Amino acid sequence: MAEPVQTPQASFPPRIFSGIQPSGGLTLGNYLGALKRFVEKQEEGIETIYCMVDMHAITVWQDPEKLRQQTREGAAAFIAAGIDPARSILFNQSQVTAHVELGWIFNCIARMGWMSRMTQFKDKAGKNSENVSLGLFAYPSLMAADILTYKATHVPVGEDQKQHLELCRDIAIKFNNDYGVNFFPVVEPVIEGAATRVMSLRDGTKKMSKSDPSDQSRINLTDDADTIAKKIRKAKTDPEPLPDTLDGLKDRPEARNLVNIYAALAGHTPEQVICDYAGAQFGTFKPALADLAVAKLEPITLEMNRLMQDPAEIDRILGEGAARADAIARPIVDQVYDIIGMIRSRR
Ligand code: AQP
Repeated sequence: MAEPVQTPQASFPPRIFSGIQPSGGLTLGNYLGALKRFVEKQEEGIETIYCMVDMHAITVWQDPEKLRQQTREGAAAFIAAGIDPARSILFNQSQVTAHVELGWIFNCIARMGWMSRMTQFKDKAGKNSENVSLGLFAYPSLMAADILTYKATHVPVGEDQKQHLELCRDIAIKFNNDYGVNFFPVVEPVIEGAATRVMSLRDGTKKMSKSDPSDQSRINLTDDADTIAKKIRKAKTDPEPLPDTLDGLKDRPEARNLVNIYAALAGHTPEQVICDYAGAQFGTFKPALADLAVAKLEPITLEMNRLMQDPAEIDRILGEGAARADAIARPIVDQVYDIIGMIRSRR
């Protein structure tokens, strides 16, 4: 094995990559934890590459027709939320084969012990770990490939992805050390904002998730104004009014969740929200939150619906994005093949 080398970060130009699985309709959690941040990063003028990670989605069985629909709907959500396909690269993962090629190589770099510690796998597999797909176990190594096939340096994600990004760092460091190169950057997670972990509306200790069996647990980006208002009105809370400090929400996960959602949607801090609503009952706070959520989400939903009228145009955008993504990824993966000793003689 080669001598360990340091990976000086300054040698990698800033580049953002992130993705969302089309494993269902996107939720308010995906919007606040990821999509809204993706748009902000685009506006900062850094190179941004965003992806519907359809190869990740199939780690759990997906109906093929629904998968296609969900991939288009996800792409429509990106654009409706403010991603400009001319300024950001927007595509679906399976159209750029570099991801799975590097994913396999990273399966040979990542250690079983590292993968076995991934809490998302344990949560998703639950007591059924003998029966879930091998792909679900290998998911974080493909995620590392998604990021590193672009040598991305920064990855905006929700809090739930932090451990996977730590694994991505470990894979990059081990690859560099094993081959004595300074090839991959050690990525920085970008986990920012008031709602990095949006919780279920039915259980404040559980993440809001698109695959939760209860539709009442989440707000979907396709929900209409009435549905959003109804779900917020019915969200689980406690009988106490809102306190006058954030500390007062310490043991009140459902209340804390609604305050965080309000803050993230309004662009305020949770402290500001508590200041404005100190002493308010949920009978007052929930309608205010519902109005705010509708005001912020309705324009996105309407635009998504409009874009979904023309699926061929969405496919065209994804295809064009994939060609641009491939132009970055292919030379990087080709260099990886050279580094690891593969013969590349095909013309
Ligand atoms: N509840 C959440 N709060 C904040 N951020 C969230 N994200 C997901 N849920 C929340 C962020 O959205 C991005 C895309 O996530 P994903 O869809 O690829 O996978 P996930 O994290 O497993 O999301 P779901 O909704 O729970 O999907 P399923 O149910 O299919 O597993 C990530 O940046 C994630 O952090």
